[in-house]
Amino acid sequence: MPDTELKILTELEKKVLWLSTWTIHHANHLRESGDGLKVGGHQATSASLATIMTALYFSVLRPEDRVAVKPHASPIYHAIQYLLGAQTRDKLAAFRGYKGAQSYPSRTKDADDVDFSTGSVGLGVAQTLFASLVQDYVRAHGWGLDRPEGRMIALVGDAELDEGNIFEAILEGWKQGLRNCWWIIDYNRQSLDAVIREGLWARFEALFRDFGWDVVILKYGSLLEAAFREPGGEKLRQWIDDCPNQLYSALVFQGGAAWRKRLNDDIGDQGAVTRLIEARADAELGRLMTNLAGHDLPALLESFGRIDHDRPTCFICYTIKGFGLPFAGHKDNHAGLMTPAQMEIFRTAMGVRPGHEWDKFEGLSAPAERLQAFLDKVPFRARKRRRQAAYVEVPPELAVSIHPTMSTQTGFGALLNELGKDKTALAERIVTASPDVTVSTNLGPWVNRRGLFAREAMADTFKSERIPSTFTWEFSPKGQHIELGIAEMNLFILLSALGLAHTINGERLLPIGTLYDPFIARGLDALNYACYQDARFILVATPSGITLAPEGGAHQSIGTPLIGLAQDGLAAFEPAFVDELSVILAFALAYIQKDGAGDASERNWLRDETGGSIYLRLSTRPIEQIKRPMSAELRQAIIDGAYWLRKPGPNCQVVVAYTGAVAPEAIQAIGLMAEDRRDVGLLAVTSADRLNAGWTAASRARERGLVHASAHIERLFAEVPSHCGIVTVLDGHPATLAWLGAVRGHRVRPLGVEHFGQTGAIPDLYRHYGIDANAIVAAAQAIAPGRPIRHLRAVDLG
Ligand SMILES: Cc1ncc(C[n+]2csc(CCOP(=O)(O)OP(=O)(O)O)c2C)c(N)n1
Ligand SMILES: [Mg+2]
Repeated sequence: MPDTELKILTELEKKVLWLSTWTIHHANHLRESGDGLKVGGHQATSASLATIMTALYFSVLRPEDRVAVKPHASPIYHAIQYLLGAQTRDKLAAFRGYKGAQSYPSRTKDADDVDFSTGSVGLGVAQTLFASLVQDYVRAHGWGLDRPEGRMIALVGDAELDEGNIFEAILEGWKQGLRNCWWIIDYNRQSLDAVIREGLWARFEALFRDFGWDVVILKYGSLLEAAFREPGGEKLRQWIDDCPNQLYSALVFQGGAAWRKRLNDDIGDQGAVTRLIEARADAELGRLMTNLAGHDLPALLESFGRIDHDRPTCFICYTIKGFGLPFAGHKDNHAGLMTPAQMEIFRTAMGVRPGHEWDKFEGLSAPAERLQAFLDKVPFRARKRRRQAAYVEVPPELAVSIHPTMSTQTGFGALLNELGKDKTALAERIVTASPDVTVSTNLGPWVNRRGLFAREAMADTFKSERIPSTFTWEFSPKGQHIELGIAEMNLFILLSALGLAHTINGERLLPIGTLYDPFIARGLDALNYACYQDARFILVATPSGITLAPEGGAHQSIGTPLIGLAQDGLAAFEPAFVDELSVILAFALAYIQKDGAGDASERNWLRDETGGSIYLRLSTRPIEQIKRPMSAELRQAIIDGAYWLRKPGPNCQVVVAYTGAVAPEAIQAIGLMAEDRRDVGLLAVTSADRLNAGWTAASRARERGLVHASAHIERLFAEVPSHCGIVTVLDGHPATLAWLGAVRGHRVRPLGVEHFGQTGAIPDLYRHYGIDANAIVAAAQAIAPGRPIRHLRAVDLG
């Protein structure tokens, strides 16, 4: 690199540090924040990456590269984008405020084209690994070959590597032949609370090497390397190598005089090395001793530039937390903020005049035109903003042959099997994934048709040996199923990566992931993360609830319907019948492609134009199917969340509202009550989530003056007399449907499952947990008084 370019980069590094530090200072000390509280902002943890990010964004990155930036380096990211003209001064000035630049880089909330959101540490790191796999998947299918391959890069905190999901991802990456992935570890030897363990770098090095990664250790900067070549230099190197992290950090904080004292105490009076130390004044000695490679532009540029292969690469970059700031190295500096007095000193050192804090080139020595000309030519700047992929047409219903008795899980397998038969654009864009439960979640027939994905073909030995087997396990670059190891976290992060292919790779994928419902909890944070960054996918969770009875009590899920209700960006459905599932799956395949611009408005209550991801809670319980034509009206009601399976009459005393696998119990209970309670109604709830969302949105709209707003559930309940009681029932937490009583003020007795763990046959467990027909009838009797219901048996409390 020519010297002039290096000079400009050095100036930009200084500017990035200034702007990011100033942004945080401004947010905390200068902006009026409503409640007068400091908003925080982590000047130290941010500064740690200033040099590395300067090297990357202004020189190393190519337009096709994608980066997950460590959450607390957000101000650095925004400052860089500001210099590149992609971020506004107003957003910077509103950092951490309402509609300002986000505390942690956010794909959805930030305006400056964040590649991957970060915040929950560990997840963004793994996301880059899966994004690389997705890039390979897309290209192996012959898409996007006119664009160059990008590197997926994560800027990783050293303590971030404590997160287990990273290791799960590394193992999966090794299995899948990971390429084009760089992880740059900000090895500042500090976490949030303290200084980290000695020698961690050696564990990292061994681990990454074991999994086939190239490991590059960047420890000393060019000043130190030059000093090591002086007489006595080797002694100095030895001293630093042996210096415990805590002591090094403390000396960084204390500065030049402290370095001198300590060095003299430890290795003084030894001739050459003493002269080496004494030849430098305090400030110079301080600069030398803190000259780690992570803050040395030439060292970084050289190391990044030397990578000439596509193997995954881990850079362990020694850095100092808070480098260049007064609390550098202090163990308490994680959320450190400079005082106004310290800021004044820093301002002077940076050559920034009061009132010129946001000026792009203030305090730099190169002429503004030269700097701007350089910025205009930065390779990364040539990147296009997000791509949008074409919409893949989906029919309103999907073909499936429905057997008289069938479970929703079998129905799901049959639907995908049908989809897999045809060479349609829809089928081509579907990609399935499962963490070692492909067969047991009924994806087997689909996989038999479409094959497993791997960059290199691998035959099924059982097949070539002619050993009979139900499933063909053949891998090829054209395969459409990604088989993962058991780690559910990986499934969610993979879905997150697949679900962004339309904007990152410019190619539409329709990802469907399957797992057992209880294990959603294992990957819940990753699921939340995927939704937060607006990845689009369908999650099929099966089996679920206590209905999976014989599978074992440990696997029963109770809380997942509430997750479905509460998780933002995820529309949850729990159908009972396969014709409902067919409608819902068709809706889902379209919904995950919707991108109606702007915020969800009141006119778009269920976000049908905005779109999102989908969660289907399915069951292995075979239930008797209803033979019926599918009308447009019924289809819409299934999508909106509920329909009358039996419409209540004008004198109705009881309504039973059920969701999912307990449909037969609800139907049976209605039959038992019909003689003794007038006009009983039966409400089939296909989506408590969407039903609830519609109601909340309509209520809010009315409160804001849209007097005629009404929700689907309000219309359904409009003619249910006010004295009528509602019994709700599902195989999940009763709170899921309990809110139905608040819609029009009906009395509700919510049935469901609050405890779990008992194994047994379904009738035993439904009786045990009180969600069988008898329990429904007993609940109805309790809230809709009248003569005793004849078919009510004494409730077995066993
Ligand atoms: C899952 C999760 N747990 C905890 C936190 C809170 N947290 C934010 S940063 C941090 C420490 C990070 O240390 P390191 O990765 O070394 O980054 P540094 O600040 O040193 O650059 C913690 C515990 C979080 N953001 N996410
Ligand atoms: Mg750290």
